[in-house]
Amino acid sequence: MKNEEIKKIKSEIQEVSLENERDLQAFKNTYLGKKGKISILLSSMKEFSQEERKEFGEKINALREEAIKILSRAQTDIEKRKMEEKLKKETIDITLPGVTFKRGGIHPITKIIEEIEELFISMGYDVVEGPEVEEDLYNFEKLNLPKGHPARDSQDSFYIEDEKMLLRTQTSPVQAREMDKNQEKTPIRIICPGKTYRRDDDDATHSHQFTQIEGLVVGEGISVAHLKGTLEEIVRRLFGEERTIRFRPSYFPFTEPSLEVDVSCFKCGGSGCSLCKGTGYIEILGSGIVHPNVLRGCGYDPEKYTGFAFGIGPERIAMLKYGITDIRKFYTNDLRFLESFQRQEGQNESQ
Ligand code: 2NL
Repeated sequence: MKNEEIKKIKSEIQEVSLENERDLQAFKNTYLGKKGKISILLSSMKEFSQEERKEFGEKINALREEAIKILSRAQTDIEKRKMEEKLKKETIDITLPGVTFKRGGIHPITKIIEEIEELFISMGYDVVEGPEVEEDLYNFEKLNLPKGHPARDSQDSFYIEDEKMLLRTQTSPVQAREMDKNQEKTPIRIICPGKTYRRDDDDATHSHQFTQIEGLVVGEGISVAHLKGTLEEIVRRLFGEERTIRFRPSYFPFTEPSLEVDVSCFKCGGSGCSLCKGTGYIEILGSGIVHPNVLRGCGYDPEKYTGFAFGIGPERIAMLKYGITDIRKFYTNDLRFLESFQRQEGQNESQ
């Protein structure tokens, strides 16, 4: 009787078709679960005699093993099939266009600054940086701008808390600090690029934040001849070998004499056009011979040492070079504007 039941269950489990998770669960419940057919068969052995127990025990156990084997084989098959279906569905179409992403680039002003830095480095200059929040002492006092001078009118500066600290209005304080540190020990040949701040209302030609590159050479016997030769070289490398420069007398409190430098127009070559407003020349930078008061204030004997200095406005150079008429374009982060410089440099290819 038991033999028949075992046989029956055996043929049942061999014929059952297991196609999915639900079939597996049902199989488990029907045969192997606590109330499953094989479990009931096993528990009914209590009523058997010793010999019967031995005979049927082995057979039932073998049946149980067989059921477990069928179950695990089916489980493996189902998982394999599932994975194959998934892989079929997820094949990659390599002919689809790739995902493009936007690449950042160097800001046009940074590019101009780096270009000018390279030129001066090649002439033996050091690039020096300093604080943007500056002491009145270095921003004004040591640069021959005593209290009450119109150029330090609080209208023009961002003072911080009291009148001792301010956002630097020029990068000259970096140079004053350098002279202070050096104290006549070695000749100085530096350029100081960086951000500067003035309390201006922003318009097409004014920005409350802008950049500057100032240069300073101090040593024995430095003259206007050195100033002229240096600036001529720089201007030619920036705007072309055919350029000539022209000096006009000017005024800066930290230099005497002070000289405004013009470059022959790089659009018309000097014959007169809309860019140079018919004059053939374009104003490019300010310069001069370091005022004795500045040298003295920074620890140099003006009887022994002389120097020249200059200040360049990278925004102005960029505007002239690229034909930009509104300085605010550099600071309002319109990507269409900024990206146009990347394309010029061929850096905008998508990946
Ligand atoms: C301009 C004019 C200038 C200087 C900056 C300077 C610095 C020291 C001593 C003397 Cl430490 N001078 N700087 C000199 C002449 C002109 O800038 O138009 N900048 C855009």
